[in-house]
Amino acid sequence: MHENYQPREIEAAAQRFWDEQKSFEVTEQAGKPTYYCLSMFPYPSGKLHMGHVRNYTIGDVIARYQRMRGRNVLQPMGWDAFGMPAENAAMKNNVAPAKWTYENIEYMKAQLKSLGLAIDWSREVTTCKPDYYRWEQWLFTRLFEKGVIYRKNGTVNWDPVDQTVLANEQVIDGRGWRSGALVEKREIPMYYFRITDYAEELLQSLDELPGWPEQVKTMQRNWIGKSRGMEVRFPYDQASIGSPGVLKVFTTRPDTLMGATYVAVAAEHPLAALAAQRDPSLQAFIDECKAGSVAEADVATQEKKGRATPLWVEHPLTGEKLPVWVANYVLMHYGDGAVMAVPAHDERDFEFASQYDLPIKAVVRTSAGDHTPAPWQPAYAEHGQLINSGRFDGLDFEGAFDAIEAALIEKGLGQSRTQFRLRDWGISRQRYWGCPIPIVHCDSCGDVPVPEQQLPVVLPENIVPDGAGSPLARLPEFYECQCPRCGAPAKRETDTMDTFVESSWYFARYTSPHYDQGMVDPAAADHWLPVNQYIGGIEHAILHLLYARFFHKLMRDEGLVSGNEPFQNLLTQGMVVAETYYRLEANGSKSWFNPADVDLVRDAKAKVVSATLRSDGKPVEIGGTEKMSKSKNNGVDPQAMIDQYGADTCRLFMMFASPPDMSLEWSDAGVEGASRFLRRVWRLAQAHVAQGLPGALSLAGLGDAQKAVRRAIHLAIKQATQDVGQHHKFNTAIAQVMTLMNVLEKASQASEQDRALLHEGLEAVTLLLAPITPHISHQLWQALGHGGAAIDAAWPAVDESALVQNTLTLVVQVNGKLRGHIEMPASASRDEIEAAARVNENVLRFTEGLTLRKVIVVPGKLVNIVAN
Ligand code: ANZ
Ligand code: ZN
Repeated sequence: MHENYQPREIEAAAQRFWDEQKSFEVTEQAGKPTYYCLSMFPYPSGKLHMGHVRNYTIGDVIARYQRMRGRNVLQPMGWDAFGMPAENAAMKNNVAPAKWTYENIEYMKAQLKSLGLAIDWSREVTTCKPDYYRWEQWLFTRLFEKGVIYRKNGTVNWDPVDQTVLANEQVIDGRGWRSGALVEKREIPMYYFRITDYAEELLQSLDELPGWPEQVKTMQRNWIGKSRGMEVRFPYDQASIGSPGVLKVFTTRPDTLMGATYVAVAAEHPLAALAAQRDPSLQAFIDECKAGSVAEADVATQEKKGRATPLWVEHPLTGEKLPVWVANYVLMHYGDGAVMAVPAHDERDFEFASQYDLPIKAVVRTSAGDHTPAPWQPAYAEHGQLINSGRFDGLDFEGAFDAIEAALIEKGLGQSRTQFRLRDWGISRQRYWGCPIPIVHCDSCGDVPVPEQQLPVVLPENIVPDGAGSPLARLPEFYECQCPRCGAPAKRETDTMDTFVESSWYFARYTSPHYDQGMVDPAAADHWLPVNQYIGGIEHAILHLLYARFFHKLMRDEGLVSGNEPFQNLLTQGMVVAETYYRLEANGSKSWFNPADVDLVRDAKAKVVSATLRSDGKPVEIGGTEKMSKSKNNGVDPQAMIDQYGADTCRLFMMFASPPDMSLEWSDAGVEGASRFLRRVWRLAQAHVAQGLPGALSLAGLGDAQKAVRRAIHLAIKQATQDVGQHHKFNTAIAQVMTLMNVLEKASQASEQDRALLHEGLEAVTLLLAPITPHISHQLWQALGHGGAAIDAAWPAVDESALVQNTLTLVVQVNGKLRGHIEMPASASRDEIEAAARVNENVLRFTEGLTLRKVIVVPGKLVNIVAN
């Protein structure tokens, strides 16, 4: 064993050993309990960032711990390899996205390996390779034939600069997230997954997931957005509209029906078009509305605007005439594209009515009273007893819901209805670097799915896109084909799939990554799934997790996987944050400086008072801690840290600095501290081993001091086991090991028994640290005389008998205030404890001149002396 801790050599040796032994390659083993530990796979953007390192370290610690607990652990890794950044990089550097992507993968894979992750690399999955996406295409064709995928025109956010459809979350303040161009609405044909058919199940089976954070489940529930309400039909006022008919609306507040003072329709609604036929200014308003973003967040925050129409409808219960307005806050693709407006109890309607002087009629008694004066108060939306509602007066929400439903049913003008916010999932992208949609358009046969024998539809890999629309649409070699059904010349679909599709089933493919008879080998999938622990960022709380859950159900319904849910437990890691530094430029903008280029000025108490830029020595402003990002230039390159300190230090720092679900603040001092601790462990072990390995420990003859050391060892094991196993609290588990190290360093090493005890302690330290710092543990385990490798060692077991205390420390209080401690034999009686407390010097001091009234003894804990 080398005298000094040399991470570079140690880590290379351990990694070589694991590689040669294929330590992490797993197969299905009957009878051995499995554990599938999965971290969200990375997009191969170029190099690892600190968020990746944290994510994969957390996953690795869990995987290694479970392995030590005797589980057959599957921990795979792969690449979410399609996506826009590759195209953007391609345009910038004039290289094909494929080349850029594969090079990044190679580099990042080496980085991941240098972290010493216990990954079964034989299962590596790369989503841009045909052997992966062919099965995605296969499933697509199956679902298309079943009607689970369909084609229709969709209104989409169109980015006129990037020439592409944007998802709602890619629209920021009405502009494309990448181009910054004002987004337009467009109607284009797209393919949709009928995820709405699964809305109820996606909602219900969240209840089967006790191992998920409540917060994530709530986000999913809100996204699915089930609401129970009423469909209400307003008969047309024929004189104004010119034809018979009804205007359908959906409301969650049928109790407010008697307070409806107007109705509003979306710009795309047929009634709006009808009214606009004779009114060019209304048509202009409609066009303006249509141009905006379809993102709901934008709709909710934008200024409310509307136009009156000459059209009227009749109130379904009173027959009163209500005006029809066109309003920009009504969404065409939600409910029925129209609302009954109740300005007294709905904030948007209130705002709108106030602006356009429409009547406001309170019909619910809320805690704000019987009126709704401006400005709007949230209390107006409360449920309460009905007022001004004729025969419904006095009813509460539930009573009114039922009575109004009965009244509507009697007239044939409405009934209760449940609806979802969730929309079908449009997956067509006018992009090159994605999985081709396996459909052929034939003039006579229509949309024909590519037959299984002709799959995969291979994406040509040598193209450099130029940013003007989809390159595939300009590539006859790609799109010219024959109809698989009639053989006539036909055109291949040139859109590719949303990259969320690839990441929706990779977890299943890992169970049989080389299977070429189907999407997954059902036996292997059955063996490994569900994933026992999934780890990733909270930014994937909604879409990725919802789509993956959906795909699991689709695959279940194809007989490919069993069970209802793919991820049993979910851990959402916190962000990695770091200090930011900037200077204000003359034009008011900020230039940001990387923490690595900044020197800190501290006061006598080591508190940071200011900062200077190293290159010019002049001051920079301290901007506060923020998530590491390019925009704030506060990212710390993990590679530099690994190169300087080694992977174990990096892993230890990350796990010690905060619990995995909390944000982690980057700190050079913290990294230094982690490195120092590992050197201490090494030094103690090295000094111990250098004197030769001691003989066996004999428990019978231990003295009190030795028993205390042994107790510290087993207490550390016990608490670390709880911290790691039950709560993923690696930080406190590490703290236990640190406490143990303090004891071991101070313990006597005079006798052979002392040394045997230290040996037991070092073994515990080595194994408790093994999931976190596997390389140093690998080395120490050998040095401590073990033939087998640490990777095959079991998690240490607690010897409960070592925890039995011969003496206990009791707290002594006088009048409830802590005044001292007394050591008592564990077997001491109440009387003995009381007697000892009475003569304690602090007790004597604090009770001087007072009369003792009462002594309260809580055995094993405290003595309280009441005196006055
Ligand atoms: C009358 C009313 C009175 C409403 C009141 C609310 C409060 P959730 O829960 O999200 O389903 N709404 C219906 N369709 C709409 C559309 N296409 N665009 C914009 N808003 C629409 O919300 C349903 C409520 O959202 C409905 O209930 C309707 O307003 C509105 F005191 O109807 B309510
Ligand atoms: Zn045909």
